[in-house]
Amino acid sequence: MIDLTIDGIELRVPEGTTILDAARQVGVRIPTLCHHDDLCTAGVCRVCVVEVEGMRNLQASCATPITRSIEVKTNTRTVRNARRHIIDLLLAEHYGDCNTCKRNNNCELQDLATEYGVDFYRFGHPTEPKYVIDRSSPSIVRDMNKCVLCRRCVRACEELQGVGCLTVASRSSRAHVATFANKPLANVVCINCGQCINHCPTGALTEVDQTDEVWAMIDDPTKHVVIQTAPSPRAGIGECFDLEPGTPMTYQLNTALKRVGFDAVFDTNHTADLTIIEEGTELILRLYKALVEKDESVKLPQFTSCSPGWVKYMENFYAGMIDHLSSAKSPQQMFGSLLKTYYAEKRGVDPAEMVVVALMPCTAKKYECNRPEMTSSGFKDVDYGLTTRELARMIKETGIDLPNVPEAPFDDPFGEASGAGVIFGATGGVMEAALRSVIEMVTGHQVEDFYDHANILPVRGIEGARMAEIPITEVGPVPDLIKHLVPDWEWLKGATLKVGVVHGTANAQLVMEDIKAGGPFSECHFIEFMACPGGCLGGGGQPIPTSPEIRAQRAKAIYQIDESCAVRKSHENPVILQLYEEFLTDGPCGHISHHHLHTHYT
Ligand code: HC1
Repeated sequence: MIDLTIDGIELRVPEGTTILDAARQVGVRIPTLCHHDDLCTAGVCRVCVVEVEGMRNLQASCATPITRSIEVKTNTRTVRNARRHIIDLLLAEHYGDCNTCKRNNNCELQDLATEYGVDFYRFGHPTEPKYVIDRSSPSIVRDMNKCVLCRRCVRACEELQGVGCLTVASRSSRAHVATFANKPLANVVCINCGQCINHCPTGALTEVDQTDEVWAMIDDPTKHVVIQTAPSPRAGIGECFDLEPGTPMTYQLNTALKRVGFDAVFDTNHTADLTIIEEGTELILRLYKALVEKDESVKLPQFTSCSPGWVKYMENFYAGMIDHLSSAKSPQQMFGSLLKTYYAEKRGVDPAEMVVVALMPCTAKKYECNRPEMTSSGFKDVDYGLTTRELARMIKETGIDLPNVPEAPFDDPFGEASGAGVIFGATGGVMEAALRSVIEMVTGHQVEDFYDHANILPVRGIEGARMAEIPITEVGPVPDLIKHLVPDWEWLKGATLKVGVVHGTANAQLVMEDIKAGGPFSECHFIEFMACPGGCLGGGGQPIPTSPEIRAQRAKAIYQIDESCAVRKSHENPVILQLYEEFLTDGPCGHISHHHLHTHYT
């Protein structure tokens, strides 16, 4: 341990602690720009400089480890002048107008300029853009004119996601963030996850804005415009209205969406429940074929396929293992297909005049709904994917004060969904939801007999890649819904289900290499992969900023919502059971469900 003082405050920290972290421990705020709690140290912007007694130059506090007893001053005239100088220099390169920027009032450069009293452009301000805006991606817009070269996008893409489609090219005044050979983003290995966006401090990276198109649909009286809301936005959207992270907004959001003008509001948690039934059935079929029939063509472990960034990652980097992916579509896409068929018929709406919008925490969902496979209803199943941020802008534009509107239920015929559906939004949630159903349907016991309150804690957590073993101690009467799937069920008795949970595609890369090398993950039967850190609640379309603490708060909200649900298991969701009776009449993984709810990735 090392003793030091920061602005006269005495403290003791472990050797190697950075000055920035030490200052935070005693409540001394040092401004930062290139630093992000999710990412490794870069130390490139120098906004966090401080004076250290005995050192001639100012030191970047984020990049200076404490190795001896020192005296630090964070707020001297020299320090303030240096920071102001740096901010002025950044502004001299930053082309754009705050008023027309998506990050207005949510921009770290703007905040710094305000904090340091910038009231004119000391070193000038660009009057012409230097770079062409890259609008090639279905998910992400790159405007390098607003880039401050902090490299947070580069680090997020490489460290969190293991994709590495961004880099810093050239040197000195020509340095810029570039893609491979400066190709458009759509033509490189980007997986559309948007982690670059929610780690960018400015408006250099933003989501493709589809709010105008959605407004046009809402304003068109010939259109029946419905919206489905994913699990995670309800745990995050409050942040756009100055609420604490993790303030659940489920039912206020329903009211706001109706006031915005949507004709009906549905809960994506329903098709998350449906995904569990379909994906769980597929797993049982794979296990039977591989373990009982010894069919070597069947691929295990089965991988979840609901995260489109993860699916794209597989397609880009592990195409040879694509058959491990579950054929089940994501809940977003299942819902789209059901809405333009089952719901359209029930409601007497022409599906050609129906517009399905999906509120998602994810930029890759914009890409997913444009995939050519996603038209099983005979139309584009989901027309628009809006991020949490876009929807928050629409709500604000309408003048609705989200935190203070009354609550409203979801619309029929999809009413309330299960708690298993909502936990899809947190890492480990899809696996927990699946296990709640598999354990109960196979053993004939209540899941609560094995796990308190049906909370399957072994699959929860924040480690990037984790495994759990779930013993199937007995086989009970299997419900009619899935009984016919295999000739007998006794082979499962005494089996141990090995499962994995992975979030962030950099962790996925480690697990995929482990599987290829025959490591521990290759023994899993089923693995949940989510592209983003923390799962969807940390998605690239969620409110900015993001951090481990913010994601933990959102996860807490999601588990609270789950605990408050009357039904917490997908197979007990009455709407799902009704769907199999009325529409998907040949059962899970039957021909009808295969047509509407499954696909094949390439
Ligand atoms: Fe997700 Fe999903 S949980 S992918 O993480 O399976 O985006 O929230 O909507 O489709 O339900 C995202 C979240 C979301 C789907 C569900």
